[in-house]
Amino acid sequence: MALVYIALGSNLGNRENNIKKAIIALDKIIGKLIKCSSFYETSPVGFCSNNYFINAAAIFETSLLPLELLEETEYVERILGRSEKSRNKQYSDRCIDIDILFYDNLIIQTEALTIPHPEIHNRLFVLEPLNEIAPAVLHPILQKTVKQLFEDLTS
Ligand code: PH2
Ligand code: MG
Ligand code: MG
Repeated sequence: MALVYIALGSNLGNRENNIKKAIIALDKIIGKLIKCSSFYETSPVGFCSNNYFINAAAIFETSLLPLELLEETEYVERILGRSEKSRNKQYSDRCIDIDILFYDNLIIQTEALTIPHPEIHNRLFVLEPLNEIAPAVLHPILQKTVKQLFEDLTS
């Protein structure tokens, strides 16, 4: 069994509901929900949009391997109505985005999947909810806790 730390975001449709549905589906498909953060309303980062996000983070216990987990998170995105992923690194509005942040303390750098998620330390919309539920978790590359990364970004 592995602990996986997941970021969720939605800025289209019923945003809270989209995140709740995603968490319920993930709990069914990838494994037991251990902890979920509060929901945070955040302004879009890295692209222009009038649609604010709801962001959250959650911890699940899974027996899936990282690539299996990626397939299932993408499956949940699709069943919740996500049609397209970002093109040429251009972000766009989305009803649901599910990103794998950490998978235990594993480091994976492949074409298909990068874990830890490469942008964790730059993103308050990820670190704030993650710090609420997992402040003591250590970033296996940066060797700083989530709390330290959060404080680095907010101080
Ligand atoms: N996700 C992005 C790009 N920008 N901004 C906010 N506030 N929340 C997000 O979840 C988000 C974003 C790429 O996935
Ligand atoms: Mg994302
Ligand atoms: Mg994504």
